[in-house]
Amino acid sequence: MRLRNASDDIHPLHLHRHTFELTHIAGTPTRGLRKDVVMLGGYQTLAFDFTADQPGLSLFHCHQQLHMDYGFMILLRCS
Ligand SMILES: [Cu+2]
Repeated sequence: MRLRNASDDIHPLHLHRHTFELTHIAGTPTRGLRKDVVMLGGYQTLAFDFTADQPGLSLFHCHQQLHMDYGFMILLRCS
């Protein structure tokens, strides 16, 4: 998954039911960093890999309540 923050807001991103490996953050490659929450800074990009090995729906969202209220959340269907 790749994300680009087009604002100056900070987004604490959380993926439920999985862990992911951060592969790039702010243009810097990373490896071996496994997480389920990552901070996406203002105007930053990041990328992570994860194995969708938990069947069913998994929530991916920003932890800031106002951002969730405005719809920054998605359900991923893994089969
Ligand atoms: Cu946010």
